[in-house]
Amino acid sequence: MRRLVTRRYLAAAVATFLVLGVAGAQQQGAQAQQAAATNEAEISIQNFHFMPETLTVKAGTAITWVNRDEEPHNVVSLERVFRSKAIDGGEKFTAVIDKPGTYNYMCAVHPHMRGQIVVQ
Ligand SMILES: [Cu+2]
Repeated sequence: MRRLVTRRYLAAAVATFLVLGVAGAQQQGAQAQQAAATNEAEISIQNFHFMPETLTVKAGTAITWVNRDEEPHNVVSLERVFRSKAIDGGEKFTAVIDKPGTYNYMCAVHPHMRGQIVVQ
């Protein structure tokens, strides 16, 4: 009996936390939208790393990878959602993902280079 009450209390606390957390995230999203009329995000390819390694965006955001290395890289979605040709140093590649989810990608030239995009 005592255990049940504790669990219920915990469930209520977690629910409250989740509701507050979601409301906070929505508010942040609204502010971000005011700052930039169009949804664009950039991933830098630098020193054989994707930066940021994990990027969270809203669905429909134009995501642009900019290669700041001298060497060519590419970006290949492991879920086969996008695939660039070789991106030379100073060049860019843009992809738009409309469906929410978590997308992993890599540089096929340097398979240790990994990145992740979370589309909300
Ligand atoms: Cu590479």
